[in-house]
Amino acid sequence: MEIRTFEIEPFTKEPYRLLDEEGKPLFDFEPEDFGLSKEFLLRLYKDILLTREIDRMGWILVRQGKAYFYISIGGQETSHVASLYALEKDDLVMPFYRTVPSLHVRGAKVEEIFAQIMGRASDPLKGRQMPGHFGKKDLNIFVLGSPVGLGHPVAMGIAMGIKYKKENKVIISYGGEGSTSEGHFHSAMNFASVFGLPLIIFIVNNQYAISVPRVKQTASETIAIKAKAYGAEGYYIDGNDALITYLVTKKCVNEARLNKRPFLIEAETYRFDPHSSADDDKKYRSREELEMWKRKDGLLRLKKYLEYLGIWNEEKDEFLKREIEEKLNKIVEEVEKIPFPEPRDMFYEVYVKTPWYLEEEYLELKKEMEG
Ligand SMILES: Cc1ncc(C[n+]2csc(CCOP(=O)(O)OP(=O)(O)O)c2C)c(N)n1
Repeated sequence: MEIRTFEIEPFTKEPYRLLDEEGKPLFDFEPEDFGLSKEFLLRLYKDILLTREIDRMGWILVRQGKAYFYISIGGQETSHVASLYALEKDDLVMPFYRTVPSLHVRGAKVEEIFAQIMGRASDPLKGRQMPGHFGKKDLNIFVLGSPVGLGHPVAMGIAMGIKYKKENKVIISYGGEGSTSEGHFHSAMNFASVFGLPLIIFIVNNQYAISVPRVKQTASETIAIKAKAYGAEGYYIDGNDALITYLVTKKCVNEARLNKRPFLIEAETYRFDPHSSADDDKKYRSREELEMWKRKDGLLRLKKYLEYLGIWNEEKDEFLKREIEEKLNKIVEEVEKIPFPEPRDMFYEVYVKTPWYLEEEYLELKKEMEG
């Protein structure tokens, strides 16, 4: 679909994109026409690459027995990274498990991300959550609850708080397309529209909810169209196109901030690896389909576009990859030296004031450990 100006329509049947699968512009434009500098695109690419390498390391750690479980972002990094770039510093993020390796974009240290994956004491959550459930208060990153879709109504409540306090912020809530089949999603969309709240629900449609393909998940034409029923706008975009992902999210973020109303974004993409380290995707999807999507990879597409712009080449790419690899190896080595959290950490800092029954449980455990 062509966009000559940045006037886009909600509820399209085809996803918006600016680059084709080869990373070539679909029509004659310069990134500057959309307010995108070349430096910005390079930064974006480097962060998507870093996210992919963090993800690769996540799988290695499971194979080495240094992490017991991993949920990946591989293949859909572009959607997460480019949309996170559309936020301002004070905006809030409700991530979901796949967002975690990309949260360095919001200021999470790569060391903290690995400490969370490996359950070390330096994990901001001190090992209290399973891998993929990262949060950090000072970075405005909330901690995800495990039930699918639960983040959406929680984010809606936070958006209500933003409006009540007349703050100039928005919250973005991430989820997979499977989360839109849960009641949580519908309550969040309904109340956010009725009360006019600055909420962006960003759906990363990677085609499957574990083994359930999107077509068995919902009969609606697109996920984005679901916003219509709630009086909100829904945009359908190619989530492997970093440019359109950033621009459309930015537009929604700006409007949500200004006019206090919610938006739904559906970013179409694909996950390359099994749902988690406990899944076997060969049982429910073909290798041909996987290969077809690998050719549409957002990282590769942006790389080719940067090459087309004459600001990147294979040599620079190889150098950067090696640099990242060395950096990540060092980080993992350091994180491995950090001890596991204390058993005490299971009971404290869960509530603002630790309830008596958790104190009692802890004292019981302590006695047992000492005895
Ligand atoms: C209410 C609920 N049902 C089932 C599960 C198990 N579960 C965890 S992730 C997942 C799939 C979610 O799919 P989707 O929202 O499309 O996100 P994706 O993992 O594909 O990125 C399921 C069914 C759960 N955590 N919560």
